[in-house]
Formats: sequence, C-alpha cells, structure tokens
Amino acid sequence: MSTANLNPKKLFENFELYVPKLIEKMEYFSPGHRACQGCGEALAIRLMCKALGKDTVITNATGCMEVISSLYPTTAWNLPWIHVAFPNSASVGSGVSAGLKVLRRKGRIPDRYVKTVSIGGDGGTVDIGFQALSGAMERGHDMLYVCFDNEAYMNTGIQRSGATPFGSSTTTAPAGKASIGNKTWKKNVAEIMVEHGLPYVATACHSYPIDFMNKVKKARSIKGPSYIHCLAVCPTGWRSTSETCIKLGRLALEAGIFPLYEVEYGKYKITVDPPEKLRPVADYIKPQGRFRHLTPDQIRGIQERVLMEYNKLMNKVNHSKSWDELKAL
Ligand SMILES: Cc1ncc(C[n+]2csc(CCOP(=O)(O)OP(=O)(O)O)c2C)c(N)n1
Repeated sequence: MSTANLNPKKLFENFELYVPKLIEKMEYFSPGHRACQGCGEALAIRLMCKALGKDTVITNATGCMEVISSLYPTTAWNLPWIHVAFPNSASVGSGVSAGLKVLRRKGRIPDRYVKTVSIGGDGGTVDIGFQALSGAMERGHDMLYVCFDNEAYMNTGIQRSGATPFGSSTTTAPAGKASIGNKTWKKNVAEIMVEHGLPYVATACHSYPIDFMNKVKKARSIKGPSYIHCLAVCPTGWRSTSETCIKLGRLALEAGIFPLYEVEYGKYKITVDPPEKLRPVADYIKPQGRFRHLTPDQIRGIQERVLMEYNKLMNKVNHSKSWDELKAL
C-alpha cells in the first residue's frame, strides 16, 4: 500500500464513499455554548438539529437552552432561530408555519420544504406554554413541537414543574422533616398529545441518539402537527454527576420509568426494547441527589406507580391497531 493511500483526507473521502450517511456532519447547534457540563438537553438539541437539517425555522421559549445559546453578541444557532417569551413558543411556531405556507403558495420558496419546529423546556411546555401548545396542535398547523424535559424549571433555580417526578426535592418543593419533596406525579403530556389526535407523537431521550433522530426525521416528514417529548438529564438539577448523563437516560428506560415509544395515527409502538425484566427503580433513583432523602418504603411506592403506568402503556401497545389493521377488520 503506498503512503498516498494513507492520506487522512483521502481515507476520509473513501469512508464517505462506502459508509451510508447516517448523520449530518454540519453542526446547526454549535459548540462553545454555555451549557453545564454533562447537559443532556444541549446534546439532545444538537442531535435534533442534525436530524432536521438546514431547511428549518426554530422557535425557542425562554429557558436554559435560550440562555446558554444566545448570549449577546454570540449565538450557537446555525439555523433561523427566534427566541420567544416563556409561554408562547407554540403560538409563534404556528404563525411561522402559516407564513411559510403563504410563501410557498406565492412561489417565493419553490422547491423547498421548510419545517417549523417549536421547542421549550418542561416548564415552558407542560405548564406555562400548555395552552399555546394545545391550541397549535388542535388547529393542525404543519409544525413539530419538541419538549426538552429536564423535570424542573432549571434555568431559574430548580423550581418544580408539572413534569417533576414524585419525591424529587426542588427549591419550591424541598424535602425535609415535614415533606417528601414534590408530592405530585409527573404529567403525561405525550398521552395528552395523543388525545389531540395528532398523526405522530413520540417519546425520546438523548441517551438513544439514533432512535431520537429517526423520530425527528419522521416528524419532519409529516405535513401536519407532531409532538416529541424528550427526557433530558440535568446533572445540576438532578444532583447527579455530569459523567452519568447518558447512563441515567438509559436507566430511566431500563427501569420502565421513561419508555421510548411512538404513536403513529393512534398505533402505539415501542421503539427501544426495555430489558425483559425491568430494573428496580432504585437503580435509577440512587445516583441522584434529588431523591437522596427517600426511604425504602417511599421508593417501593414509586416502584408500584411506575409498574402501573408501564402496564397501561403496554396495554395500548398490545391492543392499538394501525389504519391498515382497522380496515381489514
Ligand atoms: C412569564 C414568565 N414567567 C417567568 C419567567 C422566568 N423564567 C424564565 S426561564 C424560566 C424557567 C424555564 O424552565 P423550563 O421551561 O423547564 O426550561 P429549562 O430552563 O429547565 O430548560 C422561568 C421561570 C419568564 N421569563 N416569563
């Protein structure tokens, strides 16, 4: 073999020739932003942008991802990106989507399908932005909404949200002598979106990058409303170490706490198989300081609830039918 063949550039070119392109090389969410070490949300956004590609407009509710990515005069965004107020990412998204429709009709953007993608944290989605989200989805705009769920209002100092899990200690629901911490169960917005009759709803996590990117690509291809609920590990708010970010996302799936599934026109499908025997929820809870105060009895209570929810989901997976199956009845 001549040394010419070892030229790294040549090798790289050959690599590109023979390996099917899985992931876009271009970074649309570039490094140098100010996210905390081990931030799952920043990783998830980077993956989402790669799956979306350049013909995308993003609307971003106020929250960690806006704050860390757009400190004046810099920006991490290599896509058209609009920072909007805390509650209205979906409203602005629906306006952008309607505007793009008109531009297409008038022939101003021929041969290009530009997708509108609205994003928000769990506070900006399941609480304060919920009305805007519900309205945009129910009106059927051509847009994807992605909730990056780090399970509290992290940007302003770890306040509880409707997505905070039971038993988690936050600054507005602190654990102590008189309290277990947060006393409410996590709101299931993916299911609420299914009930809106959307063509496509999915759950995702940065710890399963190919699964997440496939879901984003699928949602992008749907000319209508779609929703993805992405669990995003937050070492700062979860009081976990930064190097366990990916592991915690996997443990959430393996313990049945955050199953990865999609719902296409009402048909449920598990997209990443959990282990045949689910891991105990304690495996997921133990490495996180936000659950440090929980007693074995309280963990048993959480375990029961997780199994109940998991069972409910598996019933839907086993009994829902696709459109083709329904027609054949
Ligand atoms: C109407 C309004 N209320 C409160 C705030 C303050 N605020 C800005 S970001 C934020 C928390 C965002 O939390 P979340 O949506 O969960 O995203 P995260 O920062 O966790 O990614 C709050 C309370 C605001 N900007 N506007």
